[in-house]
Amino acid sequence: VLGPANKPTHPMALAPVATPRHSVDGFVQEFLHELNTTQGVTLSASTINDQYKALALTVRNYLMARWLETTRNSIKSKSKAVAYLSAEYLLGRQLGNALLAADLADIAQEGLKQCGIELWQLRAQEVEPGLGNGGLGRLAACFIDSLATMNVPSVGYGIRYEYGIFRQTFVDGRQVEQPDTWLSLGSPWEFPHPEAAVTINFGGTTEKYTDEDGRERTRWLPEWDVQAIPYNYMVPGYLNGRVNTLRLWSAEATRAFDLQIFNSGDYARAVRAQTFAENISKVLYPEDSTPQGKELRLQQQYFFVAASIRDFINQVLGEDFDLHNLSDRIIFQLNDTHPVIGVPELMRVLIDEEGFGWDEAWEVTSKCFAYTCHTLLPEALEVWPTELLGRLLPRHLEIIYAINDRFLEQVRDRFPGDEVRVGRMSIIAEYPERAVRMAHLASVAATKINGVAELHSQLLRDKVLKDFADLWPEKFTNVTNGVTPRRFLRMANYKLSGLLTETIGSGWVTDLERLRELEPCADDPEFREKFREVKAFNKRRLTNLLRARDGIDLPEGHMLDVMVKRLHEYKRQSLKILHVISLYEQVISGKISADEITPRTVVFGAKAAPGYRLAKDTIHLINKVASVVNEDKRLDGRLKVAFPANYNVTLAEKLIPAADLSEQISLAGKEASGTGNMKFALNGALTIGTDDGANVEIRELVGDDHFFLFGMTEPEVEALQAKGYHPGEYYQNNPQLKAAVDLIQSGIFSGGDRGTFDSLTSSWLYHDRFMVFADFDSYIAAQKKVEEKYADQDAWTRSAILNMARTGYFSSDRSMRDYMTRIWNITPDF
Ligand code: Z2T
Repeated sequence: VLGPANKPTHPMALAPVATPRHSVDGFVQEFLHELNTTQGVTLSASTINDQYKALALTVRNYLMARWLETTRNSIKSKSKAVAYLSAEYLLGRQLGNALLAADLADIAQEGLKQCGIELWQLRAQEVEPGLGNGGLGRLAACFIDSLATMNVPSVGYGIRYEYGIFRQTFVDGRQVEQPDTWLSLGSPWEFPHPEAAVTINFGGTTEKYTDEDGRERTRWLPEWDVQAIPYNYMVPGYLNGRVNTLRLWSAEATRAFDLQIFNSGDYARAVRAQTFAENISKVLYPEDSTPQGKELRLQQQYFFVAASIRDFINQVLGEDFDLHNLSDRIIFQLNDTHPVIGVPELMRVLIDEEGFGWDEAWEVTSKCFAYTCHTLLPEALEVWPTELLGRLLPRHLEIIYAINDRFLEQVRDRFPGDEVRVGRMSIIAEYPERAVRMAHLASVAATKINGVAELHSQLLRDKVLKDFADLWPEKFTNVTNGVTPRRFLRMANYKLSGLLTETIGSGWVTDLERLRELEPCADDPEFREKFREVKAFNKRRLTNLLRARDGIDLPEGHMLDVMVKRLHEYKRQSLKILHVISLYEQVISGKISADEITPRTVVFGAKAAPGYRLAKDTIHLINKVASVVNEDKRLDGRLKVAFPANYNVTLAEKLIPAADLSEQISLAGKEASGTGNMKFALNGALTIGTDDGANVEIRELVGDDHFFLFGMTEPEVEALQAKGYHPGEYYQNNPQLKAAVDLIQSGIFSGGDRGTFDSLTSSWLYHDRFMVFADFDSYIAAQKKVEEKYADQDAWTRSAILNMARTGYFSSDRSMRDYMTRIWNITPDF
């Protein structure tokens, strides 16, 4: 989709770029060549990092011809493209995926072996680009993988954070954040293009003037600017010869800034100015679904969106394109509200720079954006104080007011006299301070608005965006999330992949619904045995990894009960740890004997936003419970808690294939979708879960007998909230719950100090929005069912196989197909 502004030609340039030979010898030659010429070392003197980089460059070279060809074709074809706008891409490691996409894994392994090198060792050298927080960022990464694999002309735009999501460490069981220096050894996957820099303006004022034709116009007189430098990344499709582009922007001081440095003579101040500019892409905000209204974050948002829109218009459409037809060539998909500032930006470009009238500009703009909402929590909806937005982007604030005026006129037309509704729907909130509601701006501008699971989309229509659904029912739709089968099944679980391919052929990798063909295998004892062997292999692999990575010893023969996701009250890691505490309490108080416990290791993985106190306290509690429970001989080694630090995509790829039980236990009506839930089911774990997010659809597909449902439904939660939730009553009336909470308050997990976890216990007891106590009983009962089923390994394996066989729907390929037909109105390009 991206190409040069000028178009030089040469007859020879039409020939495909030379592709390295697909043979072990050819590979070895290429690899040694890269080692010598790019790393500047001989094989015998090379470090692992040299070898890793040379390998990455070798793989890159194999993909290069395809990349150039894809880019050239999509500019030529003039078909409609998707620009996915996302502040986050949680990519995970690149090497394994690139090897897979280029069909080079076996050749590389063999070639490296001839050089005395183990492929896995080089793979382990890669530091993953953690340019996202959690689900939303990982979803963007899955989507661009699917778009490439499905031959969809598309480009991902985002920010090249110098520091991605922090590296989590534990000190005395508490989370301590370290900077993520993913670029410190250099990344072989990026292609900087400083010559394609775009200037991005900020601050200043606006003024009215009359142009040559006597028309009243407005211009923005910005106060400062930065350069946006694009870095390109390959997004290889799976075995299809297509390589799409992910373009991430990095901030640098502009030449104007540099000139000021030179002229001012104040060297120190000048260097500070450079730092100021570069701050914009310095660090990812580590907030998952609770945005902090920080000025720098709005700068980041405008920075990458303005650069992306400018880039698309300049690089792809070129000088002579008539922007009235923009929506024939592009749809900007807004990944939540983070890129919504792109709406007034496109209006500004069309009106102020291109001379469009308002109505003409709106006609175009309102066809170019679609909005995906990822939350239901009111505190997660972005709101920018007009004071801040107006100071940073004065012209954009004017445009937002003008959009709002026209929009509210429409509301008044449709609902005469209903000023309360007008106030509710306004893009501008008046309380507690005047502020721009970004979700309202997105909803007004978007051609389509989608939620990320059926239940979520329904709740958007009925609650969060109800007024907008009343006004524009046809705008609303659902696209249930999905995950890429390449990374999360084919790569992460190659043993299972082998078994699947041996049984039904390899078509499932790009057509995941074919897993259905495995349904009969659930009743085949031989297949079940092989399936169990795969799980056992994945557990051993995880055991080895956790021993080396964290010094954690996983016991053999345990049920692996896994809860990995961001730490959030609504996700209720608290409920899981209360279950552990309760099992422990029952043993040490003699209510049950240790041999009544199903041998189980509970694995947690979770980062907390650095400023989120209760989330951090929960991490502290889990770690303290782990250190007490893991040491207590009375449990006879039958209950363990493992909490490896710094859960990330790389760890997920080892953890998920090893899991028996997937914990998806959010309060109903709070988790928009979840995507970890899909990865677990596809890898043959059974889910214990509430009727929330995509759990609903998972359960529908796998069937009630193969899913452990518990907890209130969303309407029951609503009803309880309405009547008044009194957690103290559950505590008083449920001795098992009381005993668990009392055990925390006894100080047993905190060296005798009774108050250490008061913040948590009093939150649960007095003002828990997420109703942990209300679902405790039902959760414990469901865990009993889990234990019963696990005792019958044949029944368990049968269910695990059916989980895998019936969840092919959750491929991100299917999600992309849904976006294409329901939202983008485009067809793949072959
Ligand atoms: C995020 O990861 C999610 C929602 C957000 O709302 C923000 C972030 Cl950073 C503003 C998650 C949802 O919590 C999760 O349910 C969903 O599966 C995921 O986005 C992808 O849609």
